[in-house]
Amino acid sequence: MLLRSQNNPVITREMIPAISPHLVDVSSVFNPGAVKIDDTIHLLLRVQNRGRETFTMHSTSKDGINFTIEHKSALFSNLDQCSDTIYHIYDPRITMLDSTIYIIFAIDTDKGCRLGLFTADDFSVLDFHGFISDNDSRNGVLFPEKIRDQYVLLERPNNASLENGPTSGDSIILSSSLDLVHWIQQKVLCSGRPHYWDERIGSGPPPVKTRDGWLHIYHGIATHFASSNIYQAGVMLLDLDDPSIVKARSRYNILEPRELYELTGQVPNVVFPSGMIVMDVDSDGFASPDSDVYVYYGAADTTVGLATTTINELVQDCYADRYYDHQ
Ligand code: BMA
Repeated sequence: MLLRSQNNPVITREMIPAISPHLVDVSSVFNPGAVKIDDTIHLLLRVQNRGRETFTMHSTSKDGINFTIEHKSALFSNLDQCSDTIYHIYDPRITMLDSTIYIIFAIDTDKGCRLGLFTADDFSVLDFHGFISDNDSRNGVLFPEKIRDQYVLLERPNNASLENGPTSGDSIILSSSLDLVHWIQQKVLCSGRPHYWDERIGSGPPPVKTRDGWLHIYHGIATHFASSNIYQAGVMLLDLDDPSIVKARSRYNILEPRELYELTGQVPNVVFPSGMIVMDVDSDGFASPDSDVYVYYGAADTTVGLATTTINELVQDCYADRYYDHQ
């Protein structure tokens, strides 16, 4: 289970610096992408103003709790190569691969939501390299290394709607690519479990390499409650050599909306994990079993929460009750 920080919510709308004219008295900040470079944790924040327009802001921290937010929003370059009208660019997932910072954003266009691949040098300018999904899709995460000489991606096609809610989906798909631009969908990695906590699902932060397999935090949505869809977090373990194989998957959620800032807000009853920082990684690139893990999540689409755990605990959560069903 994840343990909430006593400083939660660690980032709120009041902390967003006023930048005239668009970012004054903003409405919300949530669903951050996260990466640790040397001893600094970087978050890319999804910020909405009172026009419900979306901005991306960069913030940094040494301790993972106290963040300094830059007095500017990130710029997107090369978007003019896209002929569709773009409405929102949001929910960044950050992967460091071969010393390059890759970011996959969801992009709402007049043709639906698509995944866009970006790179960043210092997070002030995010360079667009093209869409990497054809269809309506969200929650794209890139693995931090090539596997069998191929880049690997998880994505969640939006093929199912939530009642009174946005488009969603009930399967995570694994795709591969030789060049990061052209992707081939290989397999349904896993699907929602009707009637239980994760009826609809989508990837959270990018997978993390451990000696037990690729550790992957995801979100699950319980849709069978009359008043609201409940967004929770869970975890699964994928085979190291063939990540299309789910070795284990948590029977229970590891975080669910309980605190007031998760239960009420722009969208009530939401914890939405989007960033994961592993504090200790060994010289072969594996997360150390006893390493602290910091998970950043959007709370009620309104603030940013932090919850902590260790690699060992997450692996155990995958095997809780030895329940396992990867279809
Ligand atoms: C999902 C996405 C997220 C959002 C979540 C809860 O479908 O739109 O950006 O945080 O719903 O509202």
